[in-house]
Amino acid sequence: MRQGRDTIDFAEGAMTTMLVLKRLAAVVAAIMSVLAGSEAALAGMGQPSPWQLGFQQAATPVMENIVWFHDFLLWLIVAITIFVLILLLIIFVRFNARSNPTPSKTTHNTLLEVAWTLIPVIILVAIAVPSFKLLFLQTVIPQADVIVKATGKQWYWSYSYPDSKFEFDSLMLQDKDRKPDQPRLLAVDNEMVVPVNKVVRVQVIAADVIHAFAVPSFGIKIDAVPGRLNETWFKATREGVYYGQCSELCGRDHAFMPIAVRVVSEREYAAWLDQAKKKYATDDSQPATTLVAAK
Ligand SMILES: [Cu+2]
Repeated sequence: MRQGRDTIDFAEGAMTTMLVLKRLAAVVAAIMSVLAGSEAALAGMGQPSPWQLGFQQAATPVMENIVWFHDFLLWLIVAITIFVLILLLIIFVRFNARSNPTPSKTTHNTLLEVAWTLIPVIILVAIAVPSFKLLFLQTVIPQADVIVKATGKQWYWSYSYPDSKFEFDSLMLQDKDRKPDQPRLLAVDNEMVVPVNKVVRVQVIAADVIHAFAVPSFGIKIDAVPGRLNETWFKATREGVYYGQCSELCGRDHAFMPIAVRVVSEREYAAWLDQAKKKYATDDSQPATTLVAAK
């Protein structure tokens, strides 16, 4: 009689597990279809968009790489999580005290032990290889076509083009000055302008406290530290305006010192450069930004 009861319990347990698994699969499928259908539509181009999931659209090879690496890791994690979940469910159903009253005393299994050592090693190597490739892509700056120096200040950015000897301030637009197509809290009066498909080397520094220069679509984020010149780079492959924000808590108006980069064709860039040289002409005898010598 006891035996019969156990069999029924086991069968019920197994059925519950199947039901849970089926429901779980349905939820996963629903989430996946939402993600697949909406990501392209919702991801902002150069700026965040309402109900956005995932990253802003990539506009540089580095960001494309970051997105790929993120997706790769996500699928890997999903696979590992599902695998562990299945193992747990099997244990709950088959090896609880009721279904398995006399547990076996097995302690070692060579094949299993080799497998659970080697497989994680292989997984880690599979993560490390693209991870290091991405790290090198980000940190080894290729030969630059344009150099722009971005200086973080309380609470705005200054951009200087050392090759053309001019510098200008870039302040967030107030609501009353904003055109309808300009995003609130992101648009600025003077955008940083760069040519499309050219390597731009960004030298980042701060004049007062630590800020951080970050543009999500370009996949760049680097600290702006007083007295220390940090460098990063990007090569925007699409024209447009790309927005970013100071990403280091830097004081009262930290949230109101956005970064706006306008990527234009080479011809438009040359025209802008000509006009900017006149508009922002600086005195050559004065350094654009005072550099505090690093001790
Ligand atoms: Cu800041």
